[in-house]
Amino acid sequence: MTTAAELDQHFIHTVGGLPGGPARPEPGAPVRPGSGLDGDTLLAIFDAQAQSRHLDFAARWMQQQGRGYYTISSAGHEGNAAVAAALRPSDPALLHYRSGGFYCARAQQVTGIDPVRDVLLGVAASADEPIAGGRHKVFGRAELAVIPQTSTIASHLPRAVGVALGIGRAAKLGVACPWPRDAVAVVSFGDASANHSTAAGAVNAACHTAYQGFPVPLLLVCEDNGIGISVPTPRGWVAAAHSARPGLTYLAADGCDPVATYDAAVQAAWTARSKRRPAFLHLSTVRFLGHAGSDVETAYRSPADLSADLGRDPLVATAAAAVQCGLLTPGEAVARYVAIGGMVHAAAEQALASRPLEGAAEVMASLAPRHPDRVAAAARRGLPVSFGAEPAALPHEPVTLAQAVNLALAELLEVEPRLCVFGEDVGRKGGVYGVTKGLQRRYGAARVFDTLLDEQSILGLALGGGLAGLLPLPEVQYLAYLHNAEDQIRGEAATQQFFSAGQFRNPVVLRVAGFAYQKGFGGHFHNDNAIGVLRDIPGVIVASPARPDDAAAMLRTCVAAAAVDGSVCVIIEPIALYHTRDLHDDGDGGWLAPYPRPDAHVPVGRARTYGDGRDLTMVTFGNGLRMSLRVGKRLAVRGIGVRVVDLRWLAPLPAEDVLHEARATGRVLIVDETRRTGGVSEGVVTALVDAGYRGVISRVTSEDSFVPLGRAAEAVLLDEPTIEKAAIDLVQSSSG
Ligand SMILES: Cc1ncc(C[n+]2csc(CCOP(=O)(O)OP(=O)(O)O)c2C)c(N)n1
Ligand SMILES: [Mg+2]
Repeated sequence: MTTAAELDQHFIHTVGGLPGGPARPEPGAPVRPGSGLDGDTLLAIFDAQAQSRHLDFAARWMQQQGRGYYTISSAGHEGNAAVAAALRPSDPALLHYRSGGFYCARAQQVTGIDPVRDVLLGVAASADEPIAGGRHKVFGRAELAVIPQTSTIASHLPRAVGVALGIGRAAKLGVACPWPRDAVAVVSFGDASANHSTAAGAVNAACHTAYQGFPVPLLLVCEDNGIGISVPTPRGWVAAAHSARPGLTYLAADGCDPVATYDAAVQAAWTARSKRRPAFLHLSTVRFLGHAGSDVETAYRSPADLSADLGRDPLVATAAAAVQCGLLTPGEAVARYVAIGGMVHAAAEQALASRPLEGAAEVMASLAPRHPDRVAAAARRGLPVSFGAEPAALPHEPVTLAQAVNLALAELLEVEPRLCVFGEDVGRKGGVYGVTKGLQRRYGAARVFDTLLDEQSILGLALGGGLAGLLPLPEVQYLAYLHNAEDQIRGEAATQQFFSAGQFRNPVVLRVAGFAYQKGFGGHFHNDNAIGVLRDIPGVIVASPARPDDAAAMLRTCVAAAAVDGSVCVIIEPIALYHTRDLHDDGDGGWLAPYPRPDAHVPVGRARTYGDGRDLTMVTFGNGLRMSLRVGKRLAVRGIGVRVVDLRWLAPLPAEDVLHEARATGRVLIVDETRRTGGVSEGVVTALVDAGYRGVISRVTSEDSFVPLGRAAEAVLLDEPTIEKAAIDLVQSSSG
């Protein structure tokens, strides 16, 4: 195992022992014949590499001092500094955790940024750290267009594709974008990560898009050190898997050689920038200091392997290149390296004394900012429905839930130029259930479009598009298929503001057709009712409209929250209610509602109550609302006065409204169409207890089961007789 001290000494001895080079070259001359790299740039690359290397040493030293929380190093990967040198500081970058050289090199391109301080404050988990404020150790900086990542390998690639596509789309739509219209999105990742389905899906999405001739200004940089923690990547695999992909330009270089890396990066960047086509830059690197500080790599790597790596040290290679062309003497190269080490160490000592992040309020400050008044003002900007996509649906006529969503989408596309609606089948077909019908014809394929069949890529497109200035409104066809890609919401979207102290945000309003009761159709995957997985994500707004008027107004609220606060919103639309017209009797039109007036507004976290019965409060949502209202009518005949509370928002729950209505009767029946375990009612019971409600509570739910095909579905789903019986039992058992 090569230790930090050995690596340090190896550089000093090897470079110190190099033969002297020729006289100093002409300024601007290439450092090697045929290369585009000049001396100034080579020295800048060297400085960035040396900073990065010494940062890795300092991180270990800080850990020993008890104030260092991160030891995954960039050592051996510092060739990536030459990639930054080949790009512009306005090219948005989503970086691998070993791209420290890139980060330091990019910082040189913008005045006033000290990458050493940034990284060390990150290692110290300091509140003064400029991107995550101590919440995470990550490369990120708004001024450097470096977008912070999570630790989930490859999960940033779908977003990177979204950023690349978003740049062009924003320009086309005339929407303000933080990056110039000829910017390139650059994303780096490891060789093992390239196998992750998230990476494979993102690369595929980039190829699929480019194959159709659409612009994809994306530079994929695989930093291939041949291993993922302890598992070797098969020799030649990365090249074999990526060198013959349709639409993708593949370039390989020795990532330990700064000159080769720079020249290949220039060419790859040119492809992405000028051709607007995706390029895959495959850099072979080495890995020093193990996977992380705690990793004993001698357990799985041979001494021969380790010493072969040492022979490829990219810092030595850059110093040697500088010496060979006469830019530095060996002594100057060593002195430069040592001086940078001294500066980094001094900065590390300062970082030890930096202020740590403290208290839940400070930690959570950037989680999900909320400005309800501004959201309300923005939501009230609605337009009359005559702007709707379906002229047949006139404002004064009551509409179905599906029609209301359709009209609201049209209205929002009309008033909000940043809005884009996309997903599988949303464009030409107008959605599986016709909810997006007519929108593409009316608003064009640049704003309403079909995507490829990959939920992960759909969400990545949304997250990257949001960063690029768009207001993405993606659709996932069924709730079961959101689970298929859920980390893009959980790990990526929801954490963006948190880990960037609010400097980057990905506003998104995701519509998902969900819940059961499709009259025997589809089986589990078209009737999925599992939303626990969304409700527990900090900061995410989960909406579940049941009534047409609410659906439109809540969509406005979500779009406003996304625009104002960068909120991540998920709207679960009950499929079974999309085209429902009646409530109690055939032909009564009781489930239709007039499209809401432009100024109608539903605040996040506010419930809606039907009736004012004093015997029982039924708390419900979605299909449960319709069932409860029907049961409530029958209970009234028996002399039981019911009020029915539609939660409307499943996260955050409307706890105050529910408490108020619960106290009005002292008896609560929660009617929950989701599962008994992990379903919504668990949260409602807890919210009531937490709020101090001491009355009676009971709940009815669906079974802890998947939903079978055909009539058997009814056996596991909550139904009206069960609700009615529970209501009567509850009232009778708690009366008198
Ligand atoms: C989705 C996911 N699975 C597992 C891990 C744990 N993990 C962290 S790094 C890593 C190996 C990554 O190897 P590679 O992509 O080659 O990058 P390298 O560290 O070699 O630069 C693994 C398995 C993770 N962070 N994310
Ligand atoms: Mg690797």
